[in-house]
Amino acid sequence: MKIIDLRSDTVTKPTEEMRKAMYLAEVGDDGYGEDPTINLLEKKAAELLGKESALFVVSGTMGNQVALLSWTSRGDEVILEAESHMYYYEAGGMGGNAGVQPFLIQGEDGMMPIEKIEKAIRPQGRVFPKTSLIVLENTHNRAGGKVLPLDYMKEVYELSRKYNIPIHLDGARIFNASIYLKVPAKEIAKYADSVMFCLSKGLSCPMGSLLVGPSDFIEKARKNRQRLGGGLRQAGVVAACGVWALDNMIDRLEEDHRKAYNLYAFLRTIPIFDVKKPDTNILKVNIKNGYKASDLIKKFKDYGLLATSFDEKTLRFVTHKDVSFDDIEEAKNIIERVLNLLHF
Ligand code: TLP
Repeated sequence: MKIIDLRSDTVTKPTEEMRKAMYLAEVGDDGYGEDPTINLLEKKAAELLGKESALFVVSGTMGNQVALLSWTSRGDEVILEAESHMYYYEAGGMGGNAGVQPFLIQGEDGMMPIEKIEKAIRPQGRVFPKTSLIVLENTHNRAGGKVLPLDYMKEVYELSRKYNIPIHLDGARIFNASIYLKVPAKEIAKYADSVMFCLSKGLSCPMGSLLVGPSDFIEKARKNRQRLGGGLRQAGVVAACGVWALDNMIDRLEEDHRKAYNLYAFLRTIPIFDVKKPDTNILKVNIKNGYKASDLIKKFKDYGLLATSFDEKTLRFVTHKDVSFDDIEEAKNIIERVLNLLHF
């Protein structure tokens, strides 16, 4: 049975050309700064995002955690959106690794209200934690791949300058945001002090993320990566895939957005679903009747369609390179078949 995998863009596999680039990669020991391909990838990443320096890390989670460790001290407080990846899906790393506490603000489409951010910033004084970081996420995963608009990012940035607090951007899918906004990624990144972006999502690399920011911050981050056991050796083998992806795989993300919109146009006609119009490649589908997401996911799987959920009332479908427009048509057929079986 053919499987249509809409669980995540993390399931994408490298193309033949990417595999060839990996095979041919020049490598060296990154512990000595001698892997030319990693050095090239870090240089390219910094340039693309308009920052001084970059650090290759094994995953998006590691990039976020290293950023946290590099901007904060134990006992500090970090302002972030209540459903942000860093809070929701990083196995408690904020407390466990950095020893910081979150100040959570519920956002709308991933955007924390500016006045609530300002109110959350702690005054100075013996009894208060220090607010040492604001975290944004663009695109915002649990908001359904929503793009934070540039004027919103600018407002948060201006507020952060007023209080002298750095901003870390979880830009796991920053290139999806840049395609949607029709601006280079550096136009988004300029409203953050550090940015993490992933090679292993829509860009289809087997692993790897980049943390970019000022040189002194990246120097600290390199040490913190070491502390987490993320020091690399001849990882130019995987960095080569990243170099290829940054040169060749960004523009094609627009196609993933069209696939998501195509599926959205179908799902919105189904009465039991309430679907958020996607900006990018993630669909957030609320189930209006009593059906549980886990039951629907099980039924879809019987017919070869894989999906995930945000919770028991909300399905998630993610489009990517390895599902074609034909696969999207087939996914629609499967959804229709399952719902007919369940008498909708
Ligand atoms: N997201 C994964 C899961 O962890 C949920 C996915 O399938 O979407 N930031 C954001 C916004 C992310 O969506 C992810 C991965 C990460 C960070 C972490 O990246 P990895 O998986 O490389 O650690």
